[in-house]
Amino acid sequence: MAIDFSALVERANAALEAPEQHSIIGARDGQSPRFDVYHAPFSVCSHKVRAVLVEKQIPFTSHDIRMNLVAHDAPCPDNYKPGYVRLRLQAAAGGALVHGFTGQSSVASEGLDPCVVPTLADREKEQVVVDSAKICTYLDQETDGTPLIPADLADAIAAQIALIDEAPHVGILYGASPSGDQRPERVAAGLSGVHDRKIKHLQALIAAHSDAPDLIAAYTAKIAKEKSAKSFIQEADTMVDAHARMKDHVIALDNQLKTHDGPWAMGEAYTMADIMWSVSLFRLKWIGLGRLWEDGDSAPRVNAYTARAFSRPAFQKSVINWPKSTPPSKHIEDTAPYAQALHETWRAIAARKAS
Ligand SMILES: N[C@@H](CCC(=O)N[C@@H](CS)C(=O)NCC(=O)O)C(=O)O
Repeated sequence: MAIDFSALVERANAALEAPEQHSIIGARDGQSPRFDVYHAPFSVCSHKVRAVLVEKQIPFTSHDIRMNLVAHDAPCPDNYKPGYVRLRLQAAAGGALVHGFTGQSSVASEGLDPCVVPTLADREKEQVVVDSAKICTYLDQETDGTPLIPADLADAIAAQIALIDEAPHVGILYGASPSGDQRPERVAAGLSGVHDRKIKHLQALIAAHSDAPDLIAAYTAKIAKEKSAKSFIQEADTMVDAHARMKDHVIALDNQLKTHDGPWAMGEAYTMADIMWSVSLFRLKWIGLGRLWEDGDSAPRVNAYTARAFSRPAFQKSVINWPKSTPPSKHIEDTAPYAQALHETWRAIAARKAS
């Protein structure tokens, strides 16, 4: 039986109960956007998608997913609700569901997690797209405006996107570094015991939907991932390794910046690689790992790059200043100096072009 795409989307939307969770962004009066975007303010994967939407000024219907990770007595996360999970399962297309946890969140390494954000529903093509890297690429291809992935740089940009996808962002958020926990205190405290809370919600959902094999498969896969994630953050060795990988990650960008004189990852043009790097580096700074470049010696080019990247107006709007996107962190100071750095970059580019 053919699936009624709008009904599928409406069922996912109905699961998000508060009216303020739904809003239309950037559309002309009365126009219904083509894209429905399910995202969470604080989620690093959602940051990537929002940064593309705002950078390219793509209108969208925003669905604010409440992940309820931090509060100890929080209700069931929206991203576990049947309507939303069934929307994501459309994109699974028989591929492997999530089967473990390596600290990163890439579908290539972990399989598809049916219970996470972000998700994109394209009402025009009646297609659901999951995985932030795929969503960002899809949005770029399907919309007008200066491409973030120009054809001549596509392979090089894909390599940068893969590098960022492989960075263990999730691992270092959920777990403490054995050499000292620098994470913002309130978030670190709120995340303690998070895996057990997630598993409890998922078990309750299995019990409530015992007649739905698709949901049982989805929730069972998610429980396996969360059990594996719990062990990951409890092991000192894996956490030490995750932090070492982040150091290499920053150095990889420094090496990339060394290959040219331009201000951005690929040279003169701001591309998808910059969206991804900006999100990744801002999260590292927020979490207390800005020292990987801020000492001025370890990754000097990254140090200058972050000043430009964090001051990009679309990045500020979609990530830094998006409501509830950046919980207080002792590692984030006033962002005003970034604006000055960007201004200087624009001036330098204009001067190079003129000469
Ligand atoms: N590969 C996926 C990973 C998505 C993912 O791990 N999302 C996290 C937030 S960044 C999430 O929704 N976590 C909630 C949970 O696991 O309960 C992507 O890039 O979209």
